[in-house]
Amino acid sequence: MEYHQEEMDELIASLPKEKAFLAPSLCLYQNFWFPVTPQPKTGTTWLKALVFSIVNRHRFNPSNTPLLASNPHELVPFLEFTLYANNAKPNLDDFPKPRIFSTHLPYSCLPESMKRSNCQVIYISHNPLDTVVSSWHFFKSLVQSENQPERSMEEHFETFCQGITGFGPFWDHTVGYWNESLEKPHKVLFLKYEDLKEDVVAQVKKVAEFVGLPFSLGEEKEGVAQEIAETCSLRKLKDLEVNKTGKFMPNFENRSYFRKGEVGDWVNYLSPPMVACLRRIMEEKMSPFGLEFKTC
Ligand code: PAP
Repeated sequence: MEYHQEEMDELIASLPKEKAFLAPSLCLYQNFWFPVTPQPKTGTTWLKALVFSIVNRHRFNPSNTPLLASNPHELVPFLEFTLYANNAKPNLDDFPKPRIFSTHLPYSCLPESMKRSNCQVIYISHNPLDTVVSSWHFFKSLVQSENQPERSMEEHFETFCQGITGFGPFWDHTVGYWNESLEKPHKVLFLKYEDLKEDVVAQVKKVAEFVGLPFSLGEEKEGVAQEIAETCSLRKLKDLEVNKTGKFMPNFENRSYFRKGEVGDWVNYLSPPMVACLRRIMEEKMSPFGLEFKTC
């Protein structure tokens, strides 16, 4: 389909808007709030590092992996923030096969071609209590680097609970992919950050199976999955020069993508009424679909 900039501008101008943490604003489109920054904070950076390493394990090993010199977001580019942001027709042939791209778009907003093609989707979810804390820290580091006023956790929490957050409502986004993964398990693999924290090697093997590249007996013996898990660990990635000082997009310090990485960190930031409020939302919006999260 051909898009004309004027029509796009008109469409965007007509959409309902809410002031976002970082200007200019969020736009409501097809019932989701679209932001200007990558934001779900569910473990995308980790997933990118793992999938890149799994798929390219015959080309790279821990001593020559491009992860040593590039942030995972550079190796697995975002469709909306990088690839198509300034180019309506990027040349996908520039990317070696198998091609790995990422998106924060809700499932319902993915192009039909993606849904109908053989392209596979790996989704990572995260319990909302830790997600709201993680996104608050992320924005704090962004506003600090832009010299903008900070927003309190209370303010951030309130808009999160209203569903007004990048690609939110958070629960609709998550349930959208969850339902697809149940209906089409060969198309959509649904992962939970908490499960990766519990046993990352098991999840690495699951991803390899899903993409049709299971670990061979030889690889099992050599501990390749363990090696990948170690290369992509928070400790390792956080310590690399590129992730301490680099920027993957203007104003996006790579280091803001690597913080604590702990399940249950919310106990240090959310008051009991906040926790009760978010648990109520989880029960109303996620539990009816069989979607539950470990929160500690
Ligand atoms: P994004 O949606 O903006 O891309 P995303 O990578 O999804 O961010 O989330 C960042 C979270 O993943 C951070 O969690 P925290 O704020 O609770 O600490 C970050 O620390 C964590 N993270 C990043 N890399 C890793 C990793 N290799 N292992 C475990 N957690 C990680």
